[in-house]
Amino acid sequence: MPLEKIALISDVHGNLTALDAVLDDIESRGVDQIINLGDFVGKGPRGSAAVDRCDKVCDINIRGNWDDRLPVWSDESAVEMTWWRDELRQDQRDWLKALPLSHDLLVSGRHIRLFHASATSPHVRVHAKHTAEEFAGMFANTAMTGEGPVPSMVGYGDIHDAFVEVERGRTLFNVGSVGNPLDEPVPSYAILEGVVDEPGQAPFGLQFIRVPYDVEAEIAAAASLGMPALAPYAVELRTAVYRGFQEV
Ligand SMILES: [Mn+2]
Repeated sequence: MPLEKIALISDVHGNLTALDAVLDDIESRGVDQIINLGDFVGKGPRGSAAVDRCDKVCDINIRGNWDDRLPVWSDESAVEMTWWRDELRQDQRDWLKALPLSHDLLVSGRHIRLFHASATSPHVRVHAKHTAEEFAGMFANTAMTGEGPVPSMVGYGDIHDAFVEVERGRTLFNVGSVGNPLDEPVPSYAILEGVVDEPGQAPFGLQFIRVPYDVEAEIAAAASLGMPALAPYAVELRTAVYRGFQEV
């Protein structure tokens, strides 16, 4: 039985420079499919281009919290939100709103579930440091996930911090962020390796990868496009300090 590689990317957030670097790395590793865990848009300047690229190269795309809210954003007083919204074509807003919220797969006997933030909603956040109840909730079947086989592995995005935690036979992992990493300023993604659709035990791997890219080129692109909120974006990309924690 051949082992296949599945790349898991997330939280591109309109950072096309980082997305291109990660996709180049994925291509160099002979990956069989790419699954995107959401947050294509917002925070960075080229959400529209990121949506088109992911629609073309990713086999599965999942809706994140930004993808859910930004297409229907109506508060015109929030200038950066309206800038990111208006950068998207109407067909892209419709595409984002129609994306699924959860995706299940079977690899080397493991039932794996993928979603953006939690089993409840793309808007309910579970941090890397969480309670036992939050951990258990990630593996539960909900109205959002549907009644598939209860997973023993769950992968998600949203927090922009990569980690893996194994607890009594259950594995929770976060793939980190391609376009806006907040644990270190280097884009992160993951690769699952195993026998796809195999119900029996077989070798399995979970790998985390960091791909450096040209941060200053991305900041220059945002500046030349006149993106609002450029200063906190630049600090996030250079230092991985979240804008809410930056001193102003
Ligand atoms: Mn995000």
